[in-house]
Amino acid sequence: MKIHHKFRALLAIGVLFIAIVFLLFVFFATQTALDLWDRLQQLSDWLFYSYISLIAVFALFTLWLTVRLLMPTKFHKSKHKKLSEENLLKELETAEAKGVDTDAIRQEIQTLTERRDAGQVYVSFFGDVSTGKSSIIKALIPDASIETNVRGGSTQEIAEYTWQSPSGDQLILIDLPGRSEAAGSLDEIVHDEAVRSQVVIYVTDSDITRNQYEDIQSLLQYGKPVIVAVNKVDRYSKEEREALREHLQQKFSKQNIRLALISSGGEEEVIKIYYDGREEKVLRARNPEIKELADALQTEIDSQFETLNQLRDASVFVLVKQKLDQAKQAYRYEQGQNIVKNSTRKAVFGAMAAISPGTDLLIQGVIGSLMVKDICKLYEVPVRQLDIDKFLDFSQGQLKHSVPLILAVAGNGLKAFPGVGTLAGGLVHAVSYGIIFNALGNAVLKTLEQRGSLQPAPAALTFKELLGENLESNAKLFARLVLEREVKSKEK
Ligand SMILES: Nc1nc2c(ncn2[C@@H]2O[C@H](COP(=O)(O)OP(=O)(O)OP(=O)(O)O)[C@@H](O)[C@H]2O)c(=O)[nH]1
Ligand SMILES: [Mg+2]
Repeated sequence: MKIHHKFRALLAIGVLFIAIVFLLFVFFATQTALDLWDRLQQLSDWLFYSYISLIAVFALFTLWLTVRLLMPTKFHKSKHKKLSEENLLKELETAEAKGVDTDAIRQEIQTLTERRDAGQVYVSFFGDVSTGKSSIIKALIPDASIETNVRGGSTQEIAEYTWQSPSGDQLILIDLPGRSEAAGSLDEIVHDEAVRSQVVIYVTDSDITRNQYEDIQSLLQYGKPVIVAVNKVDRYSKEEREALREHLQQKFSKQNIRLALISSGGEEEVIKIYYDGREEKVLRARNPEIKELADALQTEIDSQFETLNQLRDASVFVLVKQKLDQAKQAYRYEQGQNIVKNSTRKAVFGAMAAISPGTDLLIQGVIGSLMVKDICKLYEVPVRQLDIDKFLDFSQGQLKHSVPLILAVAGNGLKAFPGVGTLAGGLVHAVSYGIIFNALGNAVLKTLEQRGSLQPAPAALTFKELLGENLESNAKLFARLVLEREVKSKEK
């Protein structure tokens, strides 16, 4: 209670103090301003106006700078950097010369060339399962035979249909499998197909969900035209349709999206009444209302016919670049694993050849150093000997407390093989070095992959983490290697 009272008193003093300081500041500021004004009045006209203009320019500049800093960055039509075809092809050739597997990328470029030569506009239908993508295509091209299915998941493969639009444009309509149906790898295939086309029609059969909104955003990032087709609006009243339209227009007000509310038909159940009063439930095709979509598509094509191909090409280049980066990464990882494997074998066999293994496990500097250098060279990361030494040193420090455990696990790994008999210390050490070098190499790989440079301390921590992972299975792996080598050397 007392403290509470004291605190209030202190607070009151604080408030008084701040009030006095503030009043003093106001007095001084007013005085200075008035003084300054008096003096300015005495200046000649041109000096007076020059001074005022200078202050005004400075104030406006500060205001402009503040607003610019606070304003959100402008919406960019395409998030991806423009890639030149020439540079991309050069990068591809360099990767191929190294041995990177680029078959999928070459295929992508081949498809692009074919589509360019054919000169047709590719329109892909993207969206969740059973939203009516196939039904829309069927409504546009009544002669095309498309399976539509009430249970959803009816389109399992990508199908293409040629459609001549009312104004004579040759379009290829691509029917894609539904989004959530297309699990895992197919999802990627569907996404890529949407990227390859010039116009994407995003089909939904209700208000846009969060996932769908994100899907649309990721498609927009490629900078290509997206039409959102809200299908099955026959289920809504006229008022509901208009409310939905307004709501979606607002949702996408900042984006360049065309909206079409349609009904692609599908089938409806009706009750047929016969003359004799008999009733029967029958399925009847619903009359499609898709003019709004056909018009939106036509407007999109007419308004930017020239740029459609450029936009498509640019987004395919982004796709190619992404695939190339992935292929390079996979290649590097594989090569990195080979380096680790070879260095580990060297360390294991080196330990087997040593006559007295001692009781400690010392990271063999020469092999370790060479391994790190080779991995860094593969990742094109410059590295100093000093950093390599530090990394090996720190790793040795991390290893200290784990030595008894590693030796024990290595011993158990060897004993798992029948007929091993009494274990020579050298063999246990050799298996231990297998475990250690494997973790060491993988720590360097992981660090370069994640950080892009070899930082000794974090890399050594990663080493410690990896050392504890899969200890037993690694022990068995290297025990097998050691025993096979042992058998071979006895046979000689
Ligand atoms: N009420 C109503 N139902 C429709 C409409 N259009 C399609 N359907 C029904 O929706 C269901 C799915 O239609 P599909 O065309 O197979 O849908 P999809 O998007 O191609 O489906 P997946 O290929 O499996 O992703 C079918 O039962 C259609 O009859 C429509 O305008 N209104
Ligand atoms: Mg379908």
